Amino acid sequence: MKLKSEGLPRPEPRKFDSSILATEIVERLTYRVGKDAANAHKHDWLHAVILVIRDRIIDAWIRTKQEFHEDKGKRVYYLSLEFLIGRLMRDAVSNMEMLEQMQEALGSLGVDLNVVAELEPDAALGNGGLGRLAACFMESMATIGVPAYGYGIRYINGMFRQEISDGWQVELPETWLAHGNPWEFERRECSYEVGFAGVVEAAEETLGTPGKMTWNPQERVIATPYDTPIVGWRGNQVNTLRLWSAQPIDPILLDQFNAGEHQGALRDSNRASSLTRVLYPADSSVAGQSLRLRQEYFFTSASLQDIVRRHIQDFGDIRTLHERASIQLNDTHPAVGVAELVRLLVDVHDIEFEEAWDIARETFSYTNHTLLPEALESWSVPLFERLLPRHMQLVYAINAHILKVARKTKGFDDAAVSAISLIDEAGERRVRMGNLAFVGSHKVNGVSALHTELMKQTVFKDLHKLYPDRINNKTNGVTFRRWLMQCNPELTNLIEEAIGPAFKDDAERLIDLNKFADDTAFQEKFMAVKLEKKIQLSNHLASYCGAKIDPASMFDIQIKRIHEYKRQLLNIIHAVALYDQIRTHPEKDWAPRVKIFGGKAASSYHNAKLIIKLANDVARVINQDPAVQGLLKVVFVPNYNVSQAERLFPAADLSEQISTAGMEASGTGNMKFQVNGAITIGTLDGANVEIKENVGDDNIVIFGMTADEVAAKREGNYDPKEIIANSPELKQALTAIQTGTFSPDDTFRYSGLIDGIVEHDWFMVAADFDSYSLAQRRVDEIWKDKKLWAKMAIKNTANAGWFSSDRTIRQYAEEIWKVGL
Ligand code: T68
Repeated sequence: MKLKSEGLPRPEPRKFDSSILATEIVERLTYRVGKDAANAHKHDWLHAVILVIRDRIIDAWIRTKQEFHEDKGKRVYYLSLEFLIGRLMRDAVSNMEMLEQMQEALGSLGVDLNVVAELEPDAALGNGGLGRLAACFMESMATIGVPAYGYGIRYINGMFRQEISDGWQVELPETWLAHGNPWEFERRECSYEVGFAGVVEAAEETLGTPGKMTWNPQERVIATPYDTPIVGWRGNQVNTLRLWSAQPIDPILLDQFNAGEHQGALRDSNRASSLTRVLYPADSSVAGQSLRLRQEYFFTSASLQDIVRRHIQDFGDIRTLHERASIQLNDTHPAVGVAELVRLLVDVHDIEFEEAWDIARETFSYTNHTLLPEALESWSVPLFERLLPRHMQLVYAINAHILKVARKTKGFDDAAVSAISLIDEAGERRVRMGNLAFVGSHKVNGVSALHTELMKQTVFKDLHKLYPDRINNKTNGVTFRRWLMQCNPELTNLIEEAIGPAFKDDAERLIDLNKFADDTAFQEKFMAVKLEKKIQLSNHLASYCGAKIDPASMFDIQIKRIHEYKRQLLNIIHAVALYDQIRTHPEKDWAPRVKIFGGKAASSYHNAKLIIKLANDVARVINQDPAVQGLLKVVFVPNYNVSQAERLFPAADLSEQISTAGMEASGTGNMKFQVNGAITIGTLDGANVEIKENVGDDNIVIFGMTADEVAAKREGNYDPKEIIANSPELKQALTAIQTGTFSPDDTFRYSGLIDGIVEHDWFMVAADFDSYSLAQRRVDEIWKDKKLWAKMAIKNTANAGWFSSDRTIRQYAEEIWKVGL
């Protein structure tokens, strides 16, 4: 495939020498920030730097928009309720290839770029992997030249800030917009009305359902977009991330206000602004509140109205939408868009239902990110109907259409028909958003090979039977600009010294590093860079959270959302077991380790919060015990976010990817560790399976049951008590936790948590413990063989190229979106 950006002569990004940049910075500081250099604060300098780089980006942004317009090619629209973009300044400066000059320019003004960069708020408009994937995809789409727009919500309060108080997670609001956001541009002229509730009437010319209808919403809000430019590598293309904000139609009802009803006068205004106020902090579980459905419909409707308007403006005929637009649904959160597009086509553009349905299906595709039953979205029929009465009618019409097809298909009995129905009839009737997204899309993808197979066998088994060509795999990837080049310039330079710069444009060139894996001199340099990154992290953690860690120890890191299926508990239990072993056998040659944890728990997830407290309780006891000094430490890094991640991945020796097999759809942290030269200890779950294939069996430490074994064990009569009785190490650790060794102030704090393992062990912590512990011993052995460790680490970096999100995006572009062909 040839994307339009490839092979075409493009203007070289303009290079500016640092003295010109310095002049520009001072000019922006004076006239845009209103400060002179002598009185400028660090945040004023940051603002001035952003304005300088932003102006460069705007040139390329306008050029990109003109190209899209002239090109009249197909466009990609990525709809996502989350974009976890983090800080943008370094990304922008680096992708514009101006990092060195900018550093020099600021240096000449007596300012350190690294210091001011720390003041930029971290835009945390997402929970975890799903949101971060959307951010990596935006950058890769701009890099490889996909004409794309991201659509989402401009949350006032993104992900909460996590503080750890007495070991417990405390959630505080994060106000990333408090001091303005220089990266965004309000586009009032592209505002749309979005309605809720109300009544549906047959339109005059309607011949019968599913014909044209008139929906008179009871409530209306205005969606106003804010655009953020997303720069691709080398600044060649700048795409748009368009985030919607909700405004009331009447900010204040003046007659009510004047009559003294102050609260009532602001009711509409408050109702509208609450729509885009907060990000739901639930990861891998559903938030069943109506505000969530309102958020989903709000941003989806505004985005679709925008897409339809642009299409008509550029191409005239709405009937060709699917030829010119590809809309990717990032999980089911925007799945109501299937009904919304049919509504716009039928009710607003006078298209017959059947044709509208074909256009919608050819336009949409859907990415599934989880098989966990508690994360599969469904809405109660009464709630859905009250909020979106017209969409409810259309869901029924679509359902009738699908069920008719199924009934005619051989092998579809009543059970299979009810499994594919858009309405779940067991108990309270509910709209199944996964089924709606599936039937409303021409392609449905999973995010790793294993996950995609499991989709076919489990949640979408019957839909897969009906539409066998629809499910396909697109293994996730991460952008190497942020996750290697920006966060680890030291390693980037070393790689460039060894194999030249080609890997910066084509991550697969990293394979050229393989030939250095056995080279002693290179191994030493590679491990010297690792040590440097560990020293940097140690210094940071000392000031950030008071942790004192020895950079010579093995940095064993597990950073991700806290969830029982991700099994932070398995890791903590291993720490407790290791603690016991070291105390019992101090004479042994232990590999010194620091176990580092980071991650947030959903506010309402009791066990996840308890796991955070346990990690902190265990850390307190172990870190104070002189018997293990220098051999074992446990650190919980508060408020894990994109910016902390950028420090942690480069400093890791060991990457913990230990989810219960079959439960982690893919993982993307695993890839960020790998490219930075960490060795993975992991289960055969998600993309770990493909990491193993890429690095080879000798360069990864795999343990535990496979997904099939887990399923079989759950089916059979698994008795965790028996396992525990036969594992002295596990038994000791569980007993210590259960009897209050780490919680003398509240002996029974963890009895519920441990009972869960002893009684049913859904997440197979006990079942996998011995295998994990053995694998950790093997890690210790490898650690002691410095040459072997270095070789394995180099092989991990060398074979990470396939996990670039550029590869993933090329596959979406070729196999799903059909753009640039
Ligand atoms: C993650 N999912 C998967 N969900 O867990 C991970 N869910 O394996 C995968 O690598 C990643 O997606 C990218 O594909 C999530 O992050 C959520 O954040 C989420 C948010 C709201 C509701 C449900």
